[in-house]
Amino acid sequence: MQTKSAIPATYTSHSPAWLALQQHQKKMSLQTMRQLFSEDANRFDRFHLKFNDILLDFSKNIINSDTVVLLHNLARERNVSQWIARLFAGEKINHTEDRAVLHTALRNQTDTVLLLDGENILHLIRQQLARMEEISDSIRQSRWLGASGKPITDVVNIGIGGSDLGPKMATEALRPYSQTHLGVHFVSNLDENHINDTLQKLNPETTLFIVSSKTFTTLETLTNAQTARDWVLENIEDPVLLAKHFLAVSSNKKAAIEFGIHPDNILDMWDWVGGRYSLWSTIGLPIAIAAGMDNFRAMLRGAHEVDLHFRTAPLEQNIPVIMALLGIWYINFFGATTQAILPYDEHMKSFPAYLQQADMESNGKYVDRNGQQVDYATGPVIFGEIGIKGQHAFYQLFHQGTHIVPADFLAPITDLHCIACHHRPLMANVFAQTEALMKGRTHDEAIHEMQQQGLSHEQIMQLLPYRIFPGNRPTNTLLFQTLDPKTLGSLVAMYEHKIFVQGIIWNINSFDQWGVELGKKLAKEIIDELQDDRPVTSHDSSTNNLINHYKRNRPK
Ligand code: G6Q
Repeated sequence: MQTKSAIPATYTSHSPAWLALQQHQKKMSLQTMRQLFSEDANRFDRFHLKFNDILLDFSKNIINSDTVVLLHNLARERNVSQWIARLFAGEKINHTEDRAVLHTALRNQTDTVLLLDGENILHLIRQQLARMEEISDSIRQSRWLGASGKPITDVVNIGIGGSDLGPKMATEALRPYSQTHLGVHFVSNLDENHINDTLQKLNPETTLFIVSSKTFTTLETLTNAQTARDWVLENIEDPVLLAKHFLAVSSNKKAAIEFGIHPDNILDMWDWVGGRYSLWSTIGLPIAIAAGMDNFRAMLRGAHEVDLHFRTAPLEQNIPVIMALLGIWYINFFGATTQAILPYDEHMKSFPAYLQQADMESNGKYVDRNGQQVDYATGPVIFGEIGIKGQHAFYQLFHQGTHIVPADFLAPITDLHCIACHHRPLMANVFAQTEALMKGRTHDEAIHEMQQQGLSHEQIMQLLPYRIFPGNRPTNTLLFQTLDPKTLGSLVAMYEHKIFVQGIIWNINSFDQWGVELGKKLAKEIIDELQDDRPVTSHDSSTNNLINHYKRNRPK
């Protein structure tokens, strides 16, 4: 690999818009949000956007009107609008794999024709949606029978990464919309405990497996699928009846058939859909089974409406664009390296993990589209948790730590059961946290508070440094009416497009994943070395010794 100094710097960090932001940051870093709010009574009006029933409040950021103008100048300089058009037109913008990036086509609700290599892919998509409907309806209506003639009670999705995280996140999120008699489970880990723990609770006569793998070569998935197949075979006389218990979703039909999946039970997906963008495709089958096809289609509609907004809204009014630019502001001009995702809805418990993959696999890249090493930071470390739980765990660092952690708070206005005694205090926490992160607690306020608590002067002086909060910690708040399928689709699409815009500004390809491929390859090589007890010497001393320690100590 070339050394950093041998590689010419890419122009982005030396471009006029970038340099203007650098200058502007020097000024803004001397300001506090507290001041900005007190100087401008209309700050919220200036810095919020609405889309359907989703409200994005971005006023609690270290920005003023000039910041927004300069950030949009950067977006224009990087040709964001032109790239949006290229994305939707199906250009092969995933240049390292020579592929189009068309997850937006999967939710396209229009009657237009979208040609890719001479084929109308909207037609192919609709065909597969119809098959999803047929399959999910027959399972939900107890018409799909297992080998012994009993209706299916449980569905197990076997997949990993993009073939697991999206369907799992959305199935959980739409739990209130799901039919209760069906259990929908997800197995991804290669650790046998995952599949064993899952199967322990299930009856092979009434369990249906979906082997979900775009490539149908993924070790984790194939190993789990093999275990599931053996488990079912123990209970049926005729292997032909396996077809009653196995479906596959894959673009590699041949491998799925070789594995033993009946050709009629294989749903298609395509190489122009990235794994982490695939929940809108047949990979979403568990969502349709759990929540019903109407709800799945509503989710697609919600995403499609965001697609239209993203394509047509001016950059200044464009929610994914502004979310992306705010991220750029902190990562590239304030040195932030992380981004927290904090939903205040139990059903969104896998939303942070879902976005972690979507964002980090897309924008965790150090080489730009010209094949050159970037000289600026790219994608942040994404992490998160249900917000209220995070408050009792890691928010301390947000308030008083030495790192700047930009955070997104997400909360529904209406909970499904409208239990005021739970939802109101929950929402109070959302508002209190973002306010506290913005304002902090000053020296005088800390003294006043301790005086109110009746502390002596001596105690106050002793505790004072610990009771001051610097504030000025940036947050976005996304409020939405309720977490229904359409809103879920819209929220996910907003984040997808945010990731896309950031990738464009950083001039990286957000749609390949060579790091994932590396992991798949390396493990395969070592598996062979684990077949016998001979010591290995082919690696570095750490890896050799770890492997040899394992070999010496594993059960014979
Ligand atoms: C996603 C990645 C990766 C992928 C998994 C599973 O964008 O490519 O997470 O989804 O490695 O791959 P298969 O679906 O091919 O089994």
